[in-house]
Amino acid sequence: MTQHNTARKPVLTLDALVLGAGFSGLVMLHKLQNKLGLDVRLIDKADGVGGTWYWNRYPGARSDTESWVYCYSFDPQLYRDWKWTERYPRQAEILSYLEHVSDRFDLRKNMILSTAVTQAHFNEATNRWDVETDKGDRISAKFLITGLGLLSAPNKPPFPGEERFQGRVLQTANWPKEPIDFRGKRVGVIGNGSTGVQVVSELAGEVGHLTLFQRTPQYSVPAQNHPIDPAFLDTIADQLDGYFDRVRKSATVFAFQEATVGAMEVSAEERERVFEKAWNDGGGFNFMFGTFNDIATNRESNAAACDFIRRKIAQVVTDPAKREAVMPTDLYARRPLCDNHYYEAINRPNVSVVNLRKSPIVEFTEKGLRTAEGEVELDYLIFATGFDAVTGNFVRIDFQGRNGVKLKDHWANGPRAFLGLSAAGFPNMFSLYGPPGPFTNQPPAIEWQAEWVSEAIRAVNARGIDTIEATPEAEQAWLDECSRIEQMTLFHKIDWWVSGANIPGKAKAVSFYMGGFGEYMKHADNSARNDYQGYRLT
Ligand code: N01
Repeated sequence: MTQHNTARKPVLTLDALVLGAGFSGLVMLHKLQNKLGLDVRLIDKADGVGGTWYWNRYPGARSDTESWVYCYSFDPQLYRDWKWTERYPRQAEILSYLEHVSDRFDLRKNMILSTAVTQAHFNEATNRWDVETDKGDRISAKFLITGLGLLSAPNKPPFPGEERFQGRVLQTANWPKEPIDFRGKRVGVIGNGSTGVQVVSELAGEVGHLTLFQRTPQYSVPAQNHPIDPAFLDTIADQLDGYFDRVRKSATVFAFQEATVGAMEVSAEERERVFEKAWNDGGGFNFMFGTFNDIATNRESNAAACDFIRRKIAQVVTDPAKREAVMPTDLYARRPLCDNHYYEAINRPNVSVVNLRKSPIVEFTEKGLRTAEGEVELDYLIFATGFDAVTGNFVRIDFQGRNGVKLKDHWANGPRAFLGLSAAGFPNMFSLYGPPGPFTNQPPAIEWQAEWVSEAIRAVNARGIDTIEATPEAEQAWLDECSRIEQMTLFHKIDWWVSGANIPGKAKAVSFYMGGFGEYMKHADNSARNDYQGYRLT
């Protein structure tokens, strides 16, 4: 580390700066610190590590990806030592894991926590990033690697009159650390995405009364969560590289076998059998991608999946009014949800559902929330209203590339970056799981990208190169490819966070590469093998 004083304040001069202490930032820091031996720091605004899993401490928070692939694979002994306890790990267990990783690889010594980066400007005179924080830090780094998270800038719709509400307002994505006793309380939940469904399922049995304020009903299938046998994890540890290699070469980077047959290629009886098995096996991604290979691309196949799930919902939710309220009618083309007895929770007599399409929220009152139908009295109101996803954290920081161009302007019509990693005009900057990038289970994809980036940095440094920078042509070609593939799916036909449509006024965008991670790796490897084709090295 070099500290030198300027007239204003000391500048910390580094080889690399990593932003974010979630899955991305930690593995990136590990590779740069422990593998390349660089002088590197990681900054996060939280006072601890964990990223998403630091902030989202709400009741019921857990991953809906199997624990044995919701983790790193870069260190066989780490994989062998850490024993997940459940198929779908709870937030607290994932947070403990990331804390363990931080300690185990001695990462904390290079972390600057409780500190938010306010601006990062590329200095064309020095070919370095000049970074400033809300604590007055000034940092000069050759490389800037972001791990800002897809879903980390919370969205809180501004309903009028919040200041007069006498109860407590909570937001799932910024949940307090101290426990809250909801027993006997009147609790409102706005939102029924992955988050809202988890909150409702967890709290329904505890609260006095729960009111779900729901705008769009969702399709959800059972998680079928269960404890896991440590011996099962050992069998994966015994063949770790091969196992994760197979997982990464799949399209979605999950542990289940992806389907190879279309839903309309089989008889109605066989379709029913496959759906029923997936329902009993559990898992939303399994239901969407493990049953048939065209649920997300073929309207007829999608309609068959919708019909099956609707029939299941109708069997569980017995109250006709509630059944009608939670029954989805649109395409099954949002992120596939899975739950721990969500529809059973809806069925409970102490749970009611307000259909916001019929009865929109008007305002807060002193005692609760007024909709077009009347007032609902509440002690707590929980916002589970999602995120300014994908680009939210990028536009909140003042990133400035060559010629004074701001990233938020470069991305005004949606994110653009070669491989989702590198925006043209922003040299020596890489965004792990940045847009438009892979659309997968994240940790195994992230660590593969972190290895790719660390190898690029090693190569650049070894060759005495100053800058590595995506070309505008490569950036455009990549965006075109992402758009072409997305058009083949049903995902772009509905409004949700993936397209930016959940945020009023946000440009509808192509946020992901939906060609599968196996293909993604080929694109990235091909670039690296061909002297970083798509990049300009100077
Ligand atoms: O957010 P969402 P989320 N008035 O955007 C509603 C990951 N995740 O936090 O559908 C009224 O999906 C909105 O209504 P509508 C996962 O990738 C994973 O739940 O837009 N309602 C919707 O119901 C997931 O996809 C896990 O009509 C309003 C809800 O709020 C992603 O995070 C757990 C509203 C937002 O749903 C986001 O999920 C949690 C308004 N003005 C999250 N604005 C697991 O791994 C929004 N809503 C299990």
